Amino acid sequence: MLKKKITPQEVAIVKKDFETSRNVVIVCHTSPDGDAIGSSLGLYEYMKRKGKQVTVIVPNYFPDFLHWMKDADKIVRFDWQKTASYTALKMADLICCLDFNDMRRIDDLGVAVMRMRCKRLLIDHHLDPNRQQFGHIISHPEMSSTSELLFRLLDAMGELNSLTFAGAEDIYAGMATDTGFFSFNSNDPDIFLIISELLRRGIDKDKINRNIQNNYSPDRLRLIGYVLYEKLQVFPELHASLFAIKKEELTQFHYLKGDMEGIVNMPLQIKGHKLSICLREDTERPLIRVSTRSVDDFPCNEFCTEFFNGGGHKNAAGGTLECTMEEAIDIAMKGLETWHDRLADVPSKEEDKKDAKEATTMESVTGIEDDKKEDKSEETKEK
Ligand SMILES: [Mn+2]
Repeated sequence: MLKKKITPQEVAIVKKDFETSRNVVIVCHTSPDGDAIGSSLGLYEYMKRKGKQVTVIVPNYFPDFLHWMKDADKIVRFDWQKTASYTALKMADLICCLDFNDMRRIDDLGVAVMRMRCKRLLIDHHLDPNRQQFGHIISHPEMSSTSELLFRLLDAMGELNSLTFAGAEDIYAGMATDTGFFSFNSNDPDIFLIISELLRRGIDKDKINRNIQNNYSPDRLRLIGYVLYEKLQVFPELHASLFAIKKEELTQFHYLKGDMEGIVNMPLQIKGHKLSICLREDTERPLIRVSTRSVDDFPCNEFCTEFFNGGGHKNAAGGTLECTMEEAIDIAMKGLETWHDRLADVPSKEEDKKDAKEATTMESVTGIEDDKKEDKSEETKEK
């Protein structure tokens, strides 16, 4: 039913890793999002069903709006629960690494994972996995989420009958959050075949959407109002915008982690907007966190690599800067200036010349008047 994207070799690798392990640890990236938690708990559900001893360890805090998932309360936090973390890690004969491509993405937990002598299996959809760090790699950057990849793996292994109701909820939550509830990066018709399969297992997608989206404090709504009214700088010519928010401002709104989630997407609601940049002062460490979102072909990941020591996906990427907010704003402005031509629809010099040449040829050969030419181009556009 689904397009074949998982190779028989990949199925063989994963089957063998799963079958030969009894004690399994699942880890995902720092500041886990819906896909990290969804895919981790989805795999946890499956492993449990297969009779494994399994523990999910996350590097740090994950947002409140993901706590409704079954067994979210059993997740071990590495930053708080060192003893429980090390007990599970030392027992593990397999560590499954989900939704990240490099141990640096999981901070100190990565150091601990690298010290263990057991197998490390990566299941992920980010570009360029670090091949030195994982024994086996199942990497599919073309997929919308790690949760989608997990579903496809279970399908390819002929194991969908072991997908529980809770597992189906987890996978749906991961797919939904990594695609902004199917508003970007989700044109693959298979995605909707998968959802239909999950719905057949009884999940209530409307309720899951509500659990994730409508789970904030009044302060968060006021914070959104403040950001949009007071902080958002729009550069109409560049189809881009920038907002920067400091620690003191966040405190004013009794900031809880997760409260800034998704605000960076909002400026993309402006007609023709291509790029949104958010600079946020970290509340714990002296650094500026950068998030960017874009539409169509503008590569946020390249932009973030060039200016913000980061990377990510084409339309959603981030990074960090170790400097003051004022310096961070300067860097962002420099980025906008450098990418001016890509953002501002300025035709390149060659295109200019080509257009000029074509126009002269048209006029000299056909003698079409200007208004007629316009009519013609409109017609072509329609088609
Ligand atoms: Mn993901």
